Amino acid sequence: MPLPATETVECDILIIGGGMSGCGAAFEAKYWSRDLKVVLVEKAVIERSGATGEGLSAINCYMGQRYGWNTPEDFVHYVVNDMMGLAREDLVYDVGRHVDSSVHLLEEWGLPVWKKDNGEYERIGRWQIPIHGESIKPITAEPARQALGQENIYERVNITHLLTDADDVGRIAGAIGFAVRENKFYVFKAKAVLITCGGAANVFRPRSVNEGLGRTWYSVFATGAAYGLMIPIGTEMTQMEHRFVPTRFKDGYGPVGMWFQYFHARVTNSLGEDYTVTRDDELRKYEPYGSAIPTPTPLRNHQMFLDIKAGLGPMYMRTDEAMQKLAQGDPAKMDQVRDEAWEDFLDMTIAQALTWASQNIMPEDTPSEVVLAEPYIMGSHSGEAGAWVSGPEDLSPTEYFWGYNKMTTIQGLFAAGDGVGAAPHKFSSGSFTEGRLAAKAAVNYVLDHPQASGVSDAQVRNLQEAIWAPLATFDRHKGASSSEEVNPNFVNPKQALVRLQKIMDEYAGGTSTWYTTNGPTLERGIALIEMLREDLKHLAARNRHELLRCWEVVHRTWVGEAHMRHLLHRKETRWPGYYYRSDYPDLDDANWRVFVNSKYDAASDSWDIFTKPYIQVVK
Ligand code: SFD
Ligand code: AMP
Repeated sequence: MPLPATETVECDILIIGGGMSGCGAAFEAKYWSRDLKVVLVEKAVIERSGATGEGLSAINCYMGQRYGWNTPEDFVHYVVNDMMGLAREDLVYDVGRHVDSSVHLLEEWGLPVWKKDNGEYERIGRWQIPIHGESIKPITAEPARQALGQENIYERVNITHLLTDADDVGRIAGAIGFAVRENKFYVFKAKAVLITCGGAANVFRPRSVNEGLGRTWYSVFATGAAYGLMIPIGTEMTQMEHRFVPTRFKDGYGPVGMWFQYFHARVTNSLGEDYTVTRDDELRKYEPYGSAIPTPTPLRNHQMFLDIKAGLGPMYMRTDEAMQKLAQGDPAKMDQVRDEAWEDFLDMTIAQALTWASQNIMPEDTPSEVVLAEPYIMGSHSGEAGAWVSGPEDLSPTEYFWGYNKMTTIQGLFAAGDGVGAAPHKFSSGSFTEGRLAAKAAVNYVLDHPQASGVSDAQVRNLQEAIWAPLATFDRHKGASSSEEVNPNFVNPKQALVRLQKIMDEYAGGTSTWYTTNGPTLERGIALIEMLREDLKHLAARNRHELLRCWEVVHRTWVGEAHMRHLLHRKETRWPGYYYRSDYPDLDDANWRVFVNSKYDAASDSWDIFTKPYIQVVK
């Protein structure tokens, strides 16, 4: 099958992914670099792409420094506790000290923030503020589009691989991908590249299968590209064993934060018990983190998990009890509370509102089931997987600093948002902020390194053949059986995805194994995923849409493999409620309060897994 035409784009800075961090990066890069050419490439369309494309009902990272609510130091203490002792304090502080001004910018651009009568922002919890956030993404995208100019934004172009310098594999040179709506390759040559392409949903088998397939909590746009692009070129990754298991409303995946913190609802089991009360003693096993306020997210999960495992479900979010308490019998007040309850989901997770409607649930009368969802690999919410990046020069100890803020271990390759590891709890606002910080540093890098990297034509040609191979494979073998989807010569992207999800679910501690695994199980899972990686060479695509799905599953498979290798390395159970190592069931601060890092070496097809120290930066 002939390869399609190639458009080559030369620029100074390339931003891959136009989500929250990518839009922040675009806006900021242009502010500092009026003469540099900054290009953004996005596989969808930035007004509705990424995790915030479906809207949000809250900004979950806001210090409120102007009101005296919190300091960046408070934020660091909170985040380190929530991660059971492990986060990069320099990176977390950097987000904390800049995030408020980013939120104010979003408000200036049109984001409606809920206000009290005195004009102050309303609060949900200590760090969270409510918004009328259905349109947060278009509001964030518009200034990015204006800053770069339409001619510098390439949409519906899926990036599949990064390009490294022809003479130095440790230096970035650009990226390659294909247009999803026309027969065309794109080669972007850049001096600096920013990875802002989000986290990874659908690596684990979701609870919603068959009739519910496609419904997940985190965005379906989050296909693990950030990790799947960086790992193969040898970028050092950190905390890839970490995952986020969200407590969510059953089937619709509605988030719970607003319900716990704003409506003050409880979750009760079938005996009417509240696990935060009955399972309080369990927290003592995990000191000093067990006594932290609030209880760290994994431990809150763990308490609920013990109830579920003991057969005490269903677990109900007592929306009824909470709403009636807030309304206190006043119908007008109940109208307001009811509006707020529905808006929470209509702003952010419409599927949950549909679930309520289809199940005749009136939240003021009827409690709703909650469950622990499947794991998600991500770096921006309550998960901390991602690249090991340099911190800011004024804060970071030498172990955490190598020249440019948010630069990975590949020269000129920067990351932000879900792409950065060990810096969680950024959410939408912090990811946007981190994108801005990374872009500013990338501008500095390009000014210091004005010479262009070299791109090898042979490298590009080989990649193009690999990228197009699934279409060629289908073309060669179609007709070998009476079904296009069943063929001894190839695997289609959906088959590959369910195979990956089955491996992850059963060997890496997914929902069907109660989030539990051990060394031998992981070793077997790694052997199976290595075979899957081999078989991905036989992927087949009937059209460019399936070609996109093929490369998404390739990226997800890198994520799954890294996750299992890291899980195997960490010989403890640091985050009960996220996962359990049955062979190392305890938290072991003395030996394992360290980051687990890895580097893949393409030449030898091998992984180096090692640890890096946790260093306290903020007293
Ligand atoms: O309630 C390629 N998030 C919440 N954040 C909040 O602040 N408040 C909330 O209320 C939040 N909640 C929530 C959240 C997300 C979702 C899905 C729900 C509820 C239902 C989290 C934030 O949304 C998240 O932290 C940030 O968006 C992360 O930003 P970033 O930039 O790391 O990722 P992105 O926004 O998903 O953007 C990624 C972009 O990359 C594109 N892309 N482009 C080209 N080539 C490729 N190969 C690509 N692969 C991906 C994507 O299309 C996308 O545009 S709550 O649950 O807590
Ligand atoms: P969620 O809706 O679960 O994504 O959570 C939104 C925000 O609220 C995140 O910052 C969570 O860490 C926080 N959160 C959720 N539940 C609780 C809780 N029970 N206590 C404290 N913080 C919470």
